[in-house]
Amino acid sequence: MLNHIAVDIGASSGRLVHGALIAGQMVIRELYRFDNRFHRVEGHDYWDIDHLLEEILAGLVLAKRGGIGRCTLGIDTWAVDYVLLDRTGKRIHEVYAYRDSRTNGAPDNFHRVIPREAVYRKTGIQELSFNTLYQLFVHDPEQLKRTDAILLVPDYLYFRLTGRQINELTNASTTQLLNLQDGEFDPELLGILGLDRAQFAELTEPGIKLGPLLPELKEAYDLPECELVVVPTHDTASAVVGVPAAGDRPWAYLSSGTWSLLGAELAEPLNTGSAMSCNYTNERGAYGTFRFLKNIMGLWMIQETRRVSAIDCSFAELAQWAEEAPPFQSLVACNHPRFLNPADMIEEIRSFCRETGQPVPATLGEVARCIFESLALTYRDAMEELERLTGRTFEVLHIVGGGSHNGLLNQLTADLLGKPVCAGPSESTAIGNLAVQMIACGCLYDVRSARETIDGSFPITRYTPRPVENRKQLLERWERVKTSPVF
Ligand code: LFR
Repeated sequence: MLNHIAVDIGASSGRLVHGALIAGQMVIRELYRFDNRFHRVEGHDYWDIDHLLEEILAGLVLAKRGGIGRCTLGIDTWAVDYVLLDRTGKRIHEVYAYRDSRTNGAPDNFHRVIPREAVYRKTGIQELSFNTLYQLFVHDPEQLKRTDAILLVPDYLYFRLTGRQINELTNASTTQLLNLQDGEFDPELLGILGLDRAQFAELTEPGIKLGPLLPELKEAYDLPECELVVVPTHDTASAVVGVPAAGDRPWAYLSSGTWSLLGAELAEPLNTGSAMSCNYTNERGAYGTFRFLKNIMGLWMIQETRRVSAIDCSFAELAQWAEEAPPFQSLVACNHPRFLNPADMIEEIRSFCRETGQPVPATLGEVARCIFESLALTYRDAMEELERLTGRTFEVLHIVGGGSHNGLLNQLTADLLGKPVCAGPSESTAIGNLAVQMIACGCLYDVRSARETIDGSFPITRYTPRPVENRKQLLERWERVKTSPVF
């Protein structure tokens, strides 16, 4: 039996997950979990990247103590954030967190130089103020000049572990700097940023073996013999590999975590004007695919509600209180930029409701219910756009990721979409990461057989759509909420 370890780091926590194939089934076990969050220093939000590296090493030490002497290892994290390195491989700056407000208004300024349509035609990437393109646009130009290598966060972690510099493709596509024609960094966009192709590393497709851990790390820590495999280092790309889609039924996915990413896997990009106006993106997926999807604010709204709440509670309690709250009292336009990083999410939701003339949610249960219902309505809109833009009908929505545990949200989604929902696995990101390692080692044949194996290995809950009371009036109200003038 071969051992594989997925390092999967999200915005609020990281974990090391062991995976193996046993009698044709994928079996996973969490080895180690640690916290992650960004920190505010002098008005800016930063990740503590050295802490992440230390936690990976701590997890590997535990793995060895637990009897894993030899393994492959793959790393995924969130996207877009980057590290600038000098010629000696040292960091030139602390790593900005993408929610930092320095990119507010940056897209408008950037598109005075080159129109948004031109950039979308080139890259097919949705406009999010925090895309690497806009972050680099507002980055200190002096530092950019001194930069020898620009790596995204997981690329940097691979570099610290192996000494090798790559720009992994699925994550590199989220920079909004790759041209869809040739898959390379676009010279015109680089030129506007004052950057040169040589400042990036080699674009590398997931699925290859990168090499062993650096000998000095092995000496300093008691680590297993590790071979690093390049997995889809963008967590969402790994999550899509981990979708348990078996058979030929057309399926869409919703990767539900800090963000909700709803979309479909396509063989070709779709960078039309209508895809742009719906803000759909064409991120690269594993094995030559495109992730045609849309970012929806996601469970970040619940995470922040819990963080700022005066009442100490678990996510399960929040979900339970939401179940008990009366349905469809107030709705919020989740994708409004005001919800990206407010100081107090609960207050922001209440102000939105007040400004739009809706009942103001009082209890935590009411706030949580408002979030879940608004998310489900946003999923409905996104699915409608997805079917219109692709000209396809999707027979099922797979909800994967931590959010797939949320029964209320799953059922609301099935009801509002009028489609069956298959929920699980919740660890799809680590599972997808592991599946690519298993394919690279020849233990699984390809992504199709990986998905069949995943389908046969993890419990999946099916939700059948139920009729929504006063559906028409609800959708009219929703339309009014989304189009009301708020700031
Ligand atoms: C999800 C995710 C999204 C990306 C956002 C920011 O964790 O990776 O796909 O748009 O975080 O990086």
